Amino acid sequence: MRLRTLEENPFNAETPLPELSRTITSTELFYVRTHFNVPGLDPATYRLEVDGAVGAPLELSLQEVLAFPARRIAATLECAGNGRARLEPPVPGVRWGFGAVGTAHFTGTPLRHVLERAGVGTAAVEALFIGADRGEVEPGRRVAFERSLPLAMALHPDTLLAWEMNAEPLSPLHGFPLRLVVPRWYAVASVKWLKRIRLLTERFQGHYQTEKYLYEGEAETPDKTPVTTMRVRAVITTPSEGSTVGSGPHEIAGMAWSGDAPVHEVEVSVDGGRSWRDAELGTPPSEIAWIPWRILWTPTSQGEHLLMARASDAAGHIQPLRQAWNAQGYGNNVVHQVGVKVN
Ligand SMILES: Nc1nc2c(c(=O)[nH]1)N[C@H]1C(S)=C(S)[C@@H](COP(=O)(O)O)O[C@H]1N2
Ligand SMILES: [Mo]
Repeated sequence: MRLRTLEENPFNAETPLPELSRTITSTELFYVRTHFNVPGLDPATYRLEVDGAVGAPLELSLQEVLAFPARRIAATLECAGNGRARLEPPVPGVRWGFGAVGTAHFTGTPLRHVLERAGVGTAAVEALFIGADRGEVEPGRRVAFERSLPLAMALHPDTLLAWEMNAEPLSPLHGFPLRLVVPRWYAVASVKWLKRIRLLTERFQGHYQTEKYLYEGEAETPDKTPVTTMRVRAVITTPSEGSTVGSGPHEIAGMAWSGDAPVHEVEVSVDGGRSWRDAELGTPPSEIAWIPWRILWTPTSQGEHLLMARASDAAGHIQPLRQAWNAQGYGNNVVHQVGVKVN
């Protein structure tokens, strides 16, 4: 199978759900989200700049970055727009199904090491990450892709400056030569093609922070709440939507994750939500990655069946049965439904 292309230019493509049945997603099948054209960076002349509220600014070659202590983590990245195509009424933006998610091994150095080398100024409150890609967000207004993190998140030991994905140098689409990986947060925080890190003494007010990636008009969410952690969600990777199956037993299986706390339970319904049974949870590839789940199902009747999976996390969050609409279409973690026919 291949990625399902949603937009050619800039390139946006999602993973077909059956391909998410392995705990580690291959790089070729890992969804791609880009806002602008992919910048071609030359590793020989590449420099990472670290400046702003630091003791002494740094300019590091790729070799110098790779000399920092390395750590490998399996992390789940999910686009905040995952599930947007299911929103009613529809909203503008890339029409992601449920395949804008994946889990890869990332190798890099905890960002903290680099920030500590530069010296974190006492006045610093945020770290800003500037990508090498840029473009127009409205006529005449060109911006770089740039996002900030609160200083505590930037210094978190799991926040990685990554140069490898699945044991190979980052591919051009996934941020070569260097990207940020911020586990638990929607992947908009994981800035690719990272060129510059600037420590700020005030909160960043850029386009992708104050105009996009906000929950607007969502019931029970304060208006303009920034998009941060991934909401709890399960996807059904098998069987596929619209498939025809025999009398069984069949495995219903998938992945579940939450940015707020470990997944605590996945319940499955085979009768359109009237009754629920607990799925068996497997072994996640790490504490900051999704967890596989499965359940056996023996259909008791022929015809159409609506399968559903609903995850909840240890912080008490549970997926909604009805979508939480918001104007930019972020964080739609509505319960995944798969219709199958039994014959
Ligand atoms: N420089 C840069 N970084 C970026 C983006 C981008 O367009 N430019 N997109 C972000 C968004 S919204 C997502 S979901 C992830 C996607 O990462 P991936 O393409 O490796 O899956 O990258 C993030 N980092
Ligand atoms: Mo995203």
